[in-house]
This record gives sequence, C-alpha cells and structure tokens, in this order.
Amino acid sequence: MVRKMKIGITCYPTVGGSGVVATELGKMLAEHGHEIHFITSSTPFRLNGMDANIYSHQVDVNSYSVFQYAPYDIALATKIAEVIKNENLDLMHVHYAIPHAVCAILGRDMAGSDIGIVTTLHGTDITVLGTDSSLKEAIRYGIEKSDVVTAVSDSLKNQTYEMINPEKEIQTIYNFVDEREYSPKDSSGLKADLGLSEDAKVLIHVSNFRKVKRVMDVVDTFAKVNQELDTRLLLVGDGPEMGRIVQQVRELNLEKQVLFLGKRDNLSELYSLSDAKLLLSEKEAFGLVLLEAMACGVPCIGSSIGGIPEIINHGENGFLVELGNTDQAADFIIGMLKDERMHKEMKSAALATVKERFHSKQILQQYEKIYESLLDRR
Ligand code: GMT
Repeated sequence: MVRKMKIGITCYPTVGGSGVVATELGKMLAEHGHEIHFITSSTPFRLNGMDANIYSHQVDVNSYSVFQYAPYDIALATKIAEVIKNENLDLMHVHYAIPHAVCAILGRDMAGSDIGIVTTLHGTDITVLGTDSSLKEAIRYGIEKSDVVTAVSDSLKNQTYEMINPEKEIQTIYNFVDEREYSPKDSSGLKADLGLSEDAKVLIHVSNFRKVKRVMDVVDTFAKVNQELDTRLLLVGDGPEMGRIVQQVRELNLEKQVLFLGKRDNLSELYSLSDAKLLLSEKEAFGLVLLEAMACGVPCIGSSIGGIPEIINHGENGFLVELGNTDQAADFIIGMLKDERMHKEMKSAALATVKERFHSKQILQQYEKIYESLLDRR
C-alpha cells in the first residue's frame, strides 16, 4: 500500500510535452488518492477545475516600473514557500532544472523546510539552455541540490552528464500517455468531414512548429511519397515556422494534399484515421507525440536522434531515418503503405509498445517509489 502524500507540482502549464506530462502525472496521482498542489503561472491547460484532490495555486508577478524584468522566479519561490508551509506538503516535484528546481530549492529554504525535491529534466532545459554559459552553473546547481533527478530518456540522461557534468545520479523515467484518452477510435465521420476518401492514405505530423521539429523535412518527405502513392498530409499544431511551411506547400503545389488543421483537441481521432506519423526533429529528448500516435495504433517514422530510438524499434513499430534524409523516410513509408500485411503488423506492434514498455501504471509506480523513498529519508 502506498502512503497518501501531499505533493506540490511546478511546471510550465502552457501547451508543450513537459506541461502535458506534469499535468497528467498530477491527475493520475490525484486519482490514486494523493493530494496534488499545482504551483504555476496559470492553471495547467489540461485541468478543468473539477478534479478531486487537485488544488491550483497561481503565481502573481508584480511588474513594478523600477524593474526592467518582472521577478517571476522570486515570486514563484515565494509561492512555493507559502504552499509548503500552509498546505504542509510532503514533497515538491518540479519539471525543468531552471528555473523550477532552483525556485523550489529557494522556496524550501525560505519555508525553513526539509521536504524532498524531485526534478524531472525534459530536454530543452539541457539541450538548448545547457549550451548557454550564463545558465549552465544554475542548471548544475538545480540538479545537485535536488534530492532526486529524473530524465525522460537515457539519451537525455547521458547528454546531461556530458553537457552539465553533475555528480548527482540521474534516473530515467519515460513519458506515458493516458490510455483512456489515447486509444484507437472510430474516426470514419471525421475522415469524411475532412474530405478524405475512405481508402485515402494519410500521414500526420503534430508539433509546436519550432525550428528543431524540421517540419520542412516532413513536407519534403510527403512530397516524395505523394509522387508514388495518392496520399494526404495532416499538419496539426502551430508555431513560429508555420509561415515557411505554408510557403513550401504552395511552392510544391500541394495545397490540395496538405491539410493545415491548427491546434486540435481531438488528437486520438486524428491519429486513428492516420496510416503513419512523422517526427523528423533534430532535437527530441523523448517525443511524447510518438507515444500518443502509437497508443492509437499508428506506426511512426522518426529521425535517429535523442530519445526517439528508445521508442521506435526500427522495422517493428516504425522506422528510424538519418536526420535530414527525406529520401530514406519516403522509401520506408512507401514500402510500408504498399505492403498491407507489414502495415498491419506494425500497427499492432505500435499498440503493444505503449502497453508493454510505457504503460501509465508502470510509470506512476516508478514516481511513487521515488516519493516514498524521500518520505522515508525525513
Ligand atoms: O518539444 C517541445 O518543443 C516541448 C518540450 C517541452 O519542454 O515541453 O518537450 C520536451 O519534453 C517532452 C516531454 O518530456 C518530450 O517529449 C520532448 O521530446 C521534449 N522536447 C525536446 O527535447 C525538444
């Protein structure tokens, strides 16, 4: 029997993999009887305010004209201190080394408390910010002063050792999805609504359209597949690269074959009508969207970088391709879509991957074990 605990969670609550994982973990812990206190700049977007055992504490930042920059980190640390004391928290679980681990360490100190701090590294905090010499020492400090540090893949763990050099042991705990939300759905209605014929082959890409996602490679791959097979591409999400992608699609004369769907809530339905998912990023600590797609039975084509090879088993539940090699990506997709049996086997393997290696229950237990060990230490 796991003891019921009072857990504070700090994450970036806006749309993004780390916010999704932090919020879903909080919801799962609450369902398991723990009391969860989100301490964030705004209510996490996946909370509806009705969840039992979940409380939300918002950080208010004053923008005094005397400051050039609003002191968000100090305000967050103060809020963490307040919640640790008022709610009698057992521990804090923060997502991102900076600023969140550093704020939690300061908050704990302000509260005069000895509660444990768990820090989860998600990628951008290490692979992008870790190269900035003005932040590297703060990242190391956040890691060393946390009681337990986890990373979302072995690749990120190793990269953290290489780039930041901490002495702290880092444990890998993979991402997960809520299997109740992400499962194969009947999407024939949606397929018709999108103007896709029943037997049309569909590729899908979902991201925040940042440069690291290399969405241009996705469109380029699609253009090559489409020369051989009549296919459609669904682009879901929005972000800074969108303008360039729209232009690329126009130049390739593919406006009728590429559907720009913007940000969507019904992702599992969209995945369920798709035949393959593409994630050709140049940096990806894990690739949560791969799990979301696989949970709906969609084989994935991903670049062989970061944590992606820890999810995609080449030739089993999808294909790994060299970064930027869109010929290779297109060849694998064409081969799979032309071979019905292979496609069917890969769809089943994708479902099995989520069930066997990334099941939410398994991941929840790993985090609970860490929390328990911190309680025992006090
Ligand atoms: O990928 C992004 O642009 C968002 C980013 C974030 O910080 O929310 O995602 C990171 O964390 C996710 C959840 O652990 C991982 O699945 C993503 O791979 C990781 N992104 C990168 O490493 C670029």
